[in-house]
Amino acid sequence: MRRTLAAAAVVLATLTLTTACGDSDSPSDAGSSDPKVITVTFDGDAVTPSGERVEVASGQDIELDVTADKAGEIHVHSSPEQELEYEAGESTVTITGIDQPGTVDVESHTLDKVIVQLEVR
Ligand SMILES: [Cu+2]
Repeated sequence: MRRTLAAAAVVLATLTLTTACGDSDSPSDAGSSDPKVITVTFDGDAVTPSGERVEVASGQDIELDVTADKAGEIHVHSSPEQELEYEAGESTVTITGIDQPGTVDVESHTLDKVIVQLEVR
């Protein structure tokens, strides 16, 4: 049992490192008119990324490239709020109209988890 827990901890640490690396891919694209692309993976009761902060420019579209084991809904805590559905398998969900500076949570209420926090500038 103890060995299993240790193995799980290693896997989690590796995932965290991988995610951190992926996040630094494109530090300079905030402010451009291209959409911000975020890859989102739902698997069981886990989602990646999980609560990471992502900088976006005010008014910039955010494109979520979703891979999911089952259909669900993404909740964007913008003003007004947005509810975006995705299907099982691969799909693209686009968040638009985020034009007020601040922090916007993007959540899965199905999993009760924050996927990303958009830092709007
Ligand atoms: Cu919500």
